[in-house]
Amino acid sequence: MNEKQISLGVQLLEQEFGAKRVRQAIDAVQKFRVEVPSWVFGNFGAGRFGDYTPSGVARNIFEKLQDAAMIHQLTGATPNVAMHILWDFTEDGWNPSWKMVEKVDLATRELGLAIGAINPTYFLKGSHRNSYSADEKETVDRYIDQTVVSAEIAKKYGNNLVTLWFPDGSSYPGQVQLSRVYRNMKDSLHRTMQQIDPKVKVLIEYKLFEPGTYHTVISDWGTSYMLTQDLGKNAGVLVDLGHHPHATNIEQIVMRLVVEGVPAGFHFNTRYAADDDHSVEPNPEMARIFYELVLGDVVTNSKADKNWAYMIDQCSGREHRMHAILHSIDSLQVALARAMLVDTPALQKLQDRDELILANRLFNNAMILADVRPLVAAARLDKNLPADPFAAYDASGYRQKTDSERV
Ligand code: AFD
Ligand code: MN
Ligand code: MN
Repeated sequence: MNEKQISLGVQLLEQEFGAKRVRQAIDAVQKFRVEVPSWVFGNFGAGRFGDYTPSGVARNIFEKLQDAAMIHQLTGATPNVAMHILWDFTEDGWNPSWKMVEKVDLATRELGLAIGAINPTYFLKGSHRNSYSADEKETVDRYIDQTVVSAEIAKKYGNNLVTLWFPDGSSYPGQVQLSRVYRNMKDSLHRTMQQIDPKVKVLIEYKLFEPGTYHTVISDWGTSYMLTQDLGKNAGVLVDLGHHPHATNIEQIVMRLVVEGVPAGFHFNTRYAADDDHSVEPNPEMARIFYELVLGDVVTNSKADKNWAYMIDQCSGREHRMHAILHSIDSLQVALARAMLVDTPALQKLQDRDELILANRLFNNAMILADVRPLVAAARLDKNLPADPFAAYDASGYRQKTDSERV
């Protein structure tokens, strides 16, 4: 899309949706920030394909940070990098290391970035009989300590945000006592929160299945929410798009958490089958999720603490890492722009008149049918960012450089 096409496209949107709404959408796209996870740049392997990985994959945390800096340079949208404590801040793979934290923090700041959400790592060696819900005291203690350290890192070096995902569950009925592991989880969370500064927000992620195939201890948003109830005001719920049963109305979950004012965050990705962790696509579901976030004013609120925490949570196997993350950021901006274009007062009138189909059509004009690519491109140009981050990436020579260096 050249500059002429961009400005023509914006004019068409202005004619249809009004100049004011288009301006607000551009502002929102410019303000939107999302964290990238350090691990997205690394090697997850494609398992059965002979461990195939595309060229240029970052080999360590410092190369991951360089990639993150490049992405931020191209998009202006990703100043924070989320970290996994026992992937990014460890020397022996078992204990967190403050020396590593300092090194990584320094490298992050030197690249013009900052450390974002801290993720404790509950799924490494020693977790085959669960982590927080384990019966073994040493396992539980070890993981609680790791979480408390995560909160200290988040406070000192990060953005006061810790996000918890537990692999706890079981694969066979009878394998564990459901009530006992749930009580263990409750108790461990309680012990953790007593040791964490209430300034640090702790979001609990839920997931329907995997690795457990029969049950997961925290399987849905209701469980996450219930568990937060006696943990303090700094505990909340983390929604990950890949963690629900099929056909779940995820925007409705988002709406409930927004209306109830629950501290919350979102892990963006796309899924088709299970927890696919694919790049975000600009699909209608994503636009509908953003519509609820926009209505609730939790996405580009000028009071930063009113906004939800946003992170891309994807793991690439065969995908080119930089393309995969650029694709997600672009898709999120498209989804946000669509949500911003909805004429909510006009929609309300149709709802009042009980015009089901007309309401649906008005909604979808913005949410599905509008071509917002020129709007998103204009938002970038306006901020002296490349209109097309993919083209800018190709032209930068970064790919050739990393392809040849990282072998
Ligand atoms: C796992 C989970 C979850 C979590 C991520 C980082 O599925 O999405 O956010 O690890 O801990 O893959
Ligand atoms: Mn996640
Ligand atoms: Mn996941």
